[in-house]
Amino acid sequence: MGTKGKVIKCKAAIAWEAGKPLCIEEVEVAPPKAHEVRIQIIAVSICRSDTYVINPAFKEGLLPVILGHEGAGIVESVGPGVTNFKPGDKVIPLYVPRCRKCKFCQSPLTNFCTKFSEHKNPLIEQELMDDKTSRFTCKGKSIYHFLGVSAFSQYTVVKDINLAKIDDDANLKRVCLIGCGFSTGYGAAINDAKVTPGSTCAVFGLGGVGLSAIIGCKTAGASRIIAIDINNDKFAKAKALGATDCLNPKELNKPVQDVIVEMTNGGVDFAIDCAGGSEVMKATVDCTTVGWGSCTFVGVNFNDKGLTISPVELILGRTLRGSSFGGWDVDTVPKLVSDYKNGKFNLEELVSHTLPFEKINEALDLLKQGKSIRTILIY
Ligand code: PAD
Ligand code: ZN
Repeated sequence: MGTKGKVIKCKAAIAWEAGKPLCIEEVEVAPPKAHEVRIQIIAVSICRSDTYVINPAFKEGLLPVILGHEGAGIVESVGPGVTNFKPGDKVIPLYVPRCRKCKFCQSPLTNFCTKFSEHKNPLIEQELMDDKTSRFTCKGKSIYHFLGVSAFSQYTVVKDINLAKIDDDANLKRVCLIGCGFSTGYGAAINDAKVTPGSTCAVFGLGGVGLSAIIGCKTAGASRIIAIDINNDKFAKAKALGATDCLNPKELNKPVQDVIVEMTNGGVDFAIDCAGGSEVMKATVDCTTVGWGSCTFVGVNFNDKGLTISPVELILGRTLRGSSFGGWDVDTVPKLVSDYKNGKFNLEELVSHTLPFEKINEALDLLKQGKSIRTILIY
């Protein structure tokens, strides 16, 4: 009875070619092998990082691929050796693995794991399972996994070290956002920047990630949160979530960092870049105060040369750090889900649209055009 041990045929969105819409296809999803889990994805949303891989300017993309790394679902079956999960468990697949053996997993200083470091470019990590094969086939072709998650398929197979078990009563149509966007921004503020009560903050880029960083700054007790975006339509949500000031660099007659320095009597305590690109990176550094200014980089602009920095900008006491998935991992994500249920933060403001999964290309367009924050796609 049931599907255990059998190939499942289901719908998935396949990226066959860069620069082309995703194609909704019937895919075959093989049963999970050792230490793998097959999941039915119930809801998924789209993060800016999904769009990079199918951008024709991104030369390293591995195609065809099933993208999606912000999903939540239910365990359908488990492979040999899986002890922590059983069919029916609610789960969030994470692109951040936790092997528990490497020097990073054994350190409290990072959520990084050596299982996430086979390639130089994180966007092509975990493209196959450990036996170097894929569990997805479509029209006789093997399809790459994406970041070990591939949530743009109704069923997906992930390693047990990439899976967080969450509360049975979790609302999957909301907590899918904990799979990337929310956790990334919120954690960048509270885990990585370690925003302090009464501090001043600047957040660049007000997408799902940046707005979540604002939630983090607010939760940490920041007294002033300056929100920066080149799209004025993002400001209403930023204010609703706790931003005290909103700036559009395109509407200023001097660099935004100069305006922030003037507004804050010498610069903010914490700045978080959730947009990416050398210009924003530079503004992130320059808008912080000398002495103790803390700069946290989250945004990625894959086609950009990044930041050039002189020691003078650092020796007066600024610190720079990067942040990946907000410092969370499979062990800490379940607590985030409980915190959401207990009203510690609200995910509602991040959901701008809800669409059936078949409308995934519409959802991608909304994100690219800056018209959405997060679109929840329901299978
Ligand atoms: P998004 O496209 O929804 O939001 C980006 C926002 O930045 C938009 O509102 C833009 O208008 C705004 N923006 C663009 N250029 C500028 C500029 N020059 N100045 C100010 N604002 C600007 O993306 P998102 O929220 O899904 O993701 C944000 C970034 O974070 C993106 O680069 C993504 O790849 C990265 C990311 N990083 C991690 C990580 O772990 N480090 C995880 C997830 C996403
Ligand atoms: Zn993401």
